[in-house]
Amino acid sequence: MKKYKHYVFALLGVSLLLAGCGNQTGKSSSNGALSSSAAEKVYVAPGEQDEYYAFLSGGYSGNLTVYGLPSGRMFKEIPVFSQFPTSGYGYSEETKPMLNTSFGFVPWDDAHHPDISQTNGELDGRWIFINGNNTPRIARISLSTFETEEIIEVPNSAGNHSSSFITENTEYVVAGTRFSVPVPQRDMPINEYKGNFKGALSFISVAPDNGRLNLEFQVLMPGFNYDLSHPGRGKSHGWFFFTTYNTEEANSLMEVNSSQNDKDFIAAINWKKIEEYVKNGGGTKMPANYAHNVYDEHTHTGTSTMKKEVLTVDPTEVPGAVFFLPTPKSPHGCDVDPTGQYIIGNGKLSADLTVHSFDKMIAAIEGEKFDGEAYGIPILKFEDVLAGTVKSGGLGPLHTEFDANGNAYTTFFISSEVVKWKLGTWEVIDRKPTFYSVGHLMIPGGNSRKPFGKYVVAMNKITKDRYLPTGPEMEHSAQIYDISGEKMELIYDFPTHGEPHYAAGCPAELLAPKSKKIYRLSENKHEFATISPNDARVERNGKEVHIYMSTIRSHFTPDNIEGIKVGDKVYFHITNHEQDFDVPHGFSIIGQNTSELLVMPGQTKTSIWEPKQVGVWPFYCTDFCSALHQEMQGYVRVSPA
Ligand code: CUK
Ligand code: CUA
Repeated sequence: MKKYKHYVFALLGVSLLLAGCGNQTGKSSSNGALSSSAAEKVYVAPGEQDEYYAFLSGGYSGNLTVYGLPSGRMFKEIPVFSQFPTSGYGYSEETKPMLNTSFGFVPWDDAHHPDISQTNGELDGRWIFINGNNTPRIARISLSTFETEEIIEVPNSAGNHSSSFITENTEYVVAGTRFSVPVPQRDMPINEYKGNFKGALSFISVAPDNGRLNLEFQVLMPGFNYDLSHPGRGKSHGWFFFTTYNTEEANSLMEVNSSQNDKDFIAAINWKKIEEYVKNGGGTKMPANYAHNVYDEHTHTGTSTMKKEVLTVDPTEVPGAVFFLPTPKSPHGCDVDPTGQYIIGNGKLSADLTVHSFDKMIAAIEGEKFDGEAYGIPILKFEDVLAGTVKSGGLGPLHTEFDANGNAYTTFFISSEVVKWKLGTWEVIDRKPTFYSVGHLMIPGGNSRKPFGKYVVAMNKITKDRYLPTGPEMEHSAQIYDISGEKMELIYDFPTHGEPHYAAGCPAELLAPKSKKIYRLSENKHEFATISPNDARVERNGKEVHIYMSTIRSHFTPDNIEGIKVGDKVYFHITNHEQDFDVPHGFSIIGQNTSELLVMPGQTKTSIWEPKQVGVWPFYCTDFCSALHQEMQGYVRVSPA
């Protein structure tokens, strides 16, 4: 009953009917019921637009979803690693190559961490990157077209949980390996893991003009599990930090095996030094198979290339490049504050947060004050690099984000809360519950030198009673907190799609003005485009039939197609001749076992149909495009073979 009342209250609050009631004063009850001022804060009136974009990873959906802040409205799902019938991504001939890997066609992944490109440590809004955790990949998505433009597979790795964090001028996007594996892969006993498996950390450069990715080198680290990572920024630009666990190198991670060590490490990698070493001819080329898939905006077509080689670096051969910082209790999150001074390693089995100091780390390295080594990599002394400890009072710290005023916000999975604390004094300022069991949190720009600290979004692992029940499975829940004041205020709940692990956000004005509206037909370089309706035609080449088709409200040209036989392979190459914003046409034909196509103005997309039965079969437009949408149809006559 109580829950139902709150539901009604939230609805009324959003419609502002309660604004004058004055019956709530911003106090939260135990389940986070809100004040009417909270309703005003998230209310974006019809026709108005949000202040921020938020890009939430889709986890096992393999995609990236786009939301508005503070409204929590979902604007778009961008297909990245998964086939997506809504647009035909991964089904059309143009987009299938994007999902190619060295394991063949892998039409899904587990997408974890998006990160927006930066210039001088500030968000520049050119691209957003996201990793695939399962078949290790990194994708680059254009923030002008909101389409996936590139996917690179990461060889010698298994489970890329460290990505997709980028250096402050988008020089590199890095990948790690959650599972160490034999490098190169080979048949060997699992219990010979220790000392034999390797952890590859990959540095993938991003071309400044067009964003093209290139795997420059891999650092072959000891066989630990490599978890989250973060670039240095400001004073620590040039370094990259990775949390590790299972430094015991157990091959079975039942708790007894992998949590024996009181401290695991944060691995500090001086990538500038390794870059220099590689430029001077250092490193060893190794055979490796990995796919590199690129989508061209002008040909509207993806191509997949198999790469055969990778440059590997043994960290012990580059003195001064790699160090270990002892960090308690299986650290997970690895976050660097906006100044680049503090490196926060959240030990997920601990209550306290460990904060390392970059300056102290450099001093210890220069003084060569080491506490032994692991596989030839120097271990720094814990006390020598420790900046401070946050006595949080929470349990299970995971991830930390920052505002522009020297405050940090850390999520606690076990105690289900966000804790705000002060950098430098380490004192806790505020704590608010989350509903429930929060993973990551996101402040727009919270991963850069210039955070926009107005809202934080908490992404929760467990939903339970937050929404009307939908059977055993509930969508994950996210919560928006207003963090503009001293105390955080929970202002909204919204359901997400898939499992959002992390998110990236930016001010609306960074992206909205340059968001592409149409593809120009005159610039369409697709090899099967039909630029003039007069070129629409059917061409047979043996058993392959190519149909060059154009669309405009509201007909297909050609719309009556004869001469097709059972056993033919029919390619529908459909060019949308519309040149108005937001007028796609769809295409589908009976018995099609791939998906429909959605063709945007000026674009060409191709679908294959292999007719199995003699007859006269209809096709139609799947996107309601005009008053005559229902008239947008045609027939294919299929004759015996
Ligand atoms: S995460 Cu990927 S297991 Cu803590 Cu970044 Cu959710
Ligand atoms: Cu075109 Cu409906």
